[in-house]
Amino acid sequence: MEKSRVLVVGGTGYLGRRMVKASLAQGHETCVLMRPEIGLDIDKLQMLLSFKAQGARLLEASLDDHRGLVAAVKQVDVVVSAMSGVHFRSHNLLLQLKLVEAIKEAGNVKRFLPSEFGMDPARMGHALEPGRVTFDEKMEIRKAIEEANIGHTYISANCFAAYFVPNLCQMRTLLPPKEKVNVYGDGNVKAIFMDEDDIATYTIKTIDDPRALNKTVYLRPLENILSQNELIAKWEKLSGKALEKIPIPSAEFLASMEGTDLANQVGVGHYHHIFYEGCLTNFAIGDDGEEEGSLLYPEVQYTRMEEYMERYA
Ligand code: NDP
Ligand code: GEC
Repeated sequence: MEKSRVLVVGGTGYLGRRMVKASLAQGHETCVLMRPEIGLDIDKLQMLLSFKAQGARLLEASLDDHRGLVAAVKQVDVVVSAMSGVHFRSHNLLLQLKLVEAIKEAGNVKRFLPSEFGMDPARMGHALEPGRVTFDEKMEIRKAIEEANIGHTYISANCFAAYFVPNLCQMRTLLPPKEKVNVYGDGNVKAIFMDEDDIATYTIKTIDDPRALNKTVYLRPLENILSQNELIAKWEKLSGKALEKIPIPSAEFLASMEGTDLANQVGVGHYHHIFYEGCLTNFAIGDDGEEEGSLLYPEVQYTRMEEYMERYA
């Protein structure tokens, strides 16, 4: 079978740059959207040029330029979006409606992967304010995709390791705690942690796979299903130093939202769903025809979290 031609939108972003790399590595003809809005962002431009040097084609269009966008998507079979959805970055998920419009008009795109890559928004109908906006927006994009009858795959990638693992799930820092660590409740609720490069590898694997068409694919590899306590123990072993554990009751953690900025309020809500409620692991995969990435692609040697943490030691 011919390998699909891919367009990555949001290609210079944190996850998007990994999508470009994985698409090239898996032998796809790879295009990256180059937005004229980059202006004087010299780092973004240099990254785009490095993609070109690695074999990608740069397609220039603004998300506000419908005709340009249609022309771009006409050149590919699959569109992968990794638009920003994190509130302390540039959060712009609804701009994907423009992309859906262009894909609809072009009519040639076989598969669209919208920017999801976290908790499954379809399971977050009960999510707390104000963090629920992320899930509501992702559901709005899904609705537009499905109404336009566009082939799709939704990737639920659980926790990006860099945001959750080295900091042992502490908020407002990305570095390992030195002395003390806040533990959510009893610390035994299971979450799922993923190396970001692996997220991209699995994602690109799905794009030509009929088993993933019009489905949600969860990334839930067995050895990366871990509680916060298990993660802490791995780091203590690696660093050779025991940390003081400070249990935080659910209500106290939720109250920590009060009076803080929006990005932190969103984060507290997400962390509460993950670490108190267990929203990443409190359901079985497959009851509604969903798939699991490490079962679909057992050949992928996914990164275990002790190995991921080594670079921080
Ligand atoms: P980034 O914040 O790195 O942004 C990605 C890209 O979005 C940018 O590079 C840019 O594309 C594009 N973008 C941002 N603002 C605009 C704008 N105004 N107009 C057009 N394009 C814009 O994204 P992430 O990689 O952090 O997030 C990707 C996805 O992953 C999101 O859906 C997010 O919710 C999810 N996520 C999940 C996490 C988890 O733990 N599960 C953690 C973090 C994110 P360009 O390259 O064209 O400039
Ligand atoms: C696990 O699923 C998701 C996670 C998701 O579907 C969407 C967004 C996220 C999170 O990744 C990084 C952000 C965002 C929510 O909480 C994270 C965060 C980390 C927010 C505030 C912080 O202080 C923080 O510190 C590391």
